[in-house]
Amino acid sequence: MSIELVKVSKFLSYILRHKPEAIGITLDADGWVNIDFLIQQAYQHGEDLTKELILEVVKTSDKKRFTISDDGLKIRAAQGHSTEQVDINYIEQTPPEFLYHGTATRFIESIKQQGLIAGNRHYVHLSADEQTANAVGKRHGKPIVLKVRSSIMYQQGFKFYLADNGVWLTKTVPINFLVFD
Ligand code: HQG
Repeated sequence: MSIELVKVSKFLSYILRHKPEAIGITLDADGWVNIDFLIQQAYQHGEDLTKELILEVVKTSDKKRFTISDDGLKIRAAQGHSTEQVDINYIEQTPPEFLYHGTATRFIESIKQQGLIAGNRHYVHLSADEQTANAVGKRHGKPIVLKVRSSIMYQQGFKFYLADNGVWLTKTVPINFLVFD
């Protein structure tokens, strides 16, 4: 991805996950906003986007961060939200036996006390495979991958959701469902 596309991707992540009000837009409860309106508002706030550029970012995003609506008119972030405007009605899914959470070693002591918590975001993010989890952990420092006993959690009534881009979501992971190797 070119530097320009990365910059647009970061801008879209910021607006569509965290701070839509920064350019005077409101997302609907499912996180959608009209693309033309987004472009217009971004322009008012000094960001020169085109629909072609946005679609290129969506297409080339390694993590498929953004989803375009079936009619091609709207865009949303697939997951990762912190804005209170959004409460996506994710469909509940049955998780595999294990899921993985990539984090940094410096968080481990705290995680051992509290389990996994969502922090500013709405959900704890889990990956289907260890390699992806390792890449997520690297963003924060020296990575470490925790195994989550997701099937047992599910059997005990915890809900799991699968975002448009394959990221698994759950509200919290209590310590007893974490495997610390
Ligand atoms: C940690 C990326 C201390 C948690 C990825 C993580 C993901 C605790 C950090 C998405 C804790 C939060 C989200 C506790 C959890 N004590 N630390 N009790 N419980 N943590 O960025 O999961 O590239 O909000 O382990 O692909 O790292 O941005 O969450 O290290 O899907 O598109 O607190 O972001 O996508 O960090 O990543 P984050 P995350 P993008």
